[in-house]
Amino acid sequence: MVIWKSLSETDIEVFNAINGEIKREDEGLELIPSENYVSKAVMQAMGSVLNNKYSEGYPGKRYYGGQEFTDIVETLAIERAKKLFNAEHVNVQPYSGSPANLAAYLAVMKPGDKLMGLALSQGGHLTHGHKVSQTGKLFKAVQYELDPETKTLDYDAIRKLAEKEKPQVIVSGYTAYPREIDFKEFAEIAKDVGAYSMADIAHIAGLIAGGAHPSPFPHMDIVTTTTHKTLRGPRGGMIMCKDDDRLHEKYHSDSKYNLAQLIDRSVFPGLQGGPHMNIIAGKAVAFEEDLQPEFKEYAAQVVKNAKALADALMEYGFELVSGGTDNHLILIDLTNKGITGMQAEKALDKAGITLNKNTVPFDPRPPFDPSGIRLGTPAITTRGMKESEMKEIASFMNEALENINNDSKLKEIKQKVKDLCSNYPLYELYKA
Ligand code: DSN
Repeated sequence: MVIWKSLSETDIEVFNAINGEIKREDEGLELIPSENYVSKAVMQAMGSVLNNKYSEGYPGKRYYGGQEFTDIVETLAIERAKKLFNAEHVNVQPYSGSPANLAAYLAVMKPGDKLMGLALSQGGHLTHGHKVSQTGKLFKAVQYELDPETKTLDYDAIRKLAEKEKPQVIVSGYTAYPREIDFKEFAEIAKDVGAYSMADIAHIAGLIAGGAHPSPFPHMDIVTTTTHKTLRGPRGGMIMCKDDDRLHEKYHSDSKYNLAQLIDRSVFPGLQGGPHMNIIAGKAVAFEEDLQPEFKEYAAQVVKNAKALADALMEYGFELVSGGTDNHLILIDLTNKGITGMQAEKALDKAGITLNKNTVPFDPRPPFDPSGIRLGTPAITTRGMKESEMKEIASFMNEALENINNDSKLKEIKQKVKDLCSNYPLYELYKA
């Protein structure tokens, strides 16, 4: 068929860029805590002909014909997600985490209503009400902060703020918080002030699915997530919620829909058109992988590795925000090392170690060149690395950060990183 030629024959520029990325991922240490490597099976589902199909609506109730296979795929994704998280209702159509959050908010709030979330600079997310995000413009955002001493969640202060502000939605779940979250406590605070409780578990979804972090269910009313971080699926989003008419009566006495229906209607037709069925197929495949016993081992190892890496880094004098980690990520305040987050990110890039500069709570520096760096273990754990490799990685990082202006030293470290990674090859099949 005329369109069925290989990428290498039709577009050498894109082909070469993809090959460059394969080599970069294979030879370097990926420590960005929101990144991971998906399986070949997930990749195949994402790259399948389901990309070609429009499927507005939901299984069994579509607006276009030809849905016999898309209905199978979407139903599998929904049922597997329900099992994985013990969720009552699941919508697998959100394109990613930000649209999932917006859809969840618009299901239960009107513009001008009050949204309470952790400030971005403290470890929240743009969509938790930051002023430059639409979520901070459409809604009146109230931002809570961490305890200035411990840099951990202060549930008493959060309760006081919620009682004073009486928001419609209280969001927990973060992008740079290394400690466990007490979802039960958050749900009680929300209930007491008449708010919906919502958890954005994008970062820790895989840990929750694998039993390495307490679940937001049955406490939370609404749970949003991405599917590509610790969950190890395709780039995408998902919303889970209670399927409970009592919520509808309490908050929406003027509406004929319950919470699950409000969420579905908010995603489609409220915010999105046709769902990306190839991505939904990838979600179904990933959720089945996540239901296997090996995924529990993976989730436990992610946390063990993060703790081992944290301990080794502290031995080199790195200051970890909150003094350690309970999950997959580590936030380092580099102030005592006399370097900035941007300098560290750039030097480590030269050494083949990828992570991101990040603000630390109460950071006196600007977000583009903050005081900290954020790193994590989901991707390197997928490669098969364990505690002893974490010690090596900490020593590479320490050496690189002591030599940020010494390019030949950074090149030497890059070779050591490459040698370590060659013991844990990622893409042999692609090279063959
Ligand atoms: N970009 C994601 C992260 O790195 O945490 C959040 O959306």
